[in-house]
Amino acid sequence: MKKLIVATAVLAAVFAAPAFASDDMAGMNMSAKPSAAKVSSNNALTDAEVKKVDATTGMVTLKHGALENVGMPPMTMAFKAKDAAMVKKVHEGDKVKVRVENVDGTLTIVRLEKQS
Ligand SMILES: [Cu+2]
Repeated sequence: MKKLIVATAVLAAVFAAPAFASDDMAGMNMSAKPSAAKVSSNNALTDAEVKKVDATTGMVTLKHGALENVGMPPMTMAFKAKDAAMVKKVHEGDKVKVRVENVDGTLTIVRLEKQS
């Protein structure tokens, strides 16, 4: 929520700038990086631990941290994995970082990376 507010404030500042300041604004844009802030808030990864993997159903049970984009507090639950390859690369007990999104009404793991 905080990141979203910051990104919105940056965009508002960019659009509110008077036209005569365009040269200065170009320099400011490069240091403020409003687009980078937006990307990170839209693709944030959440720490999780793999509790169970079911290759036949494509479900992965995760003990996950807060998933702000889908409004979920930390808990343990099963998610649909985006594809079979994702299911195969993790095992029970792995520490991972995940991105869960609501895909057509199903909470789906769209990104899954092992923590090194
Ligand atoms: Cu959950």
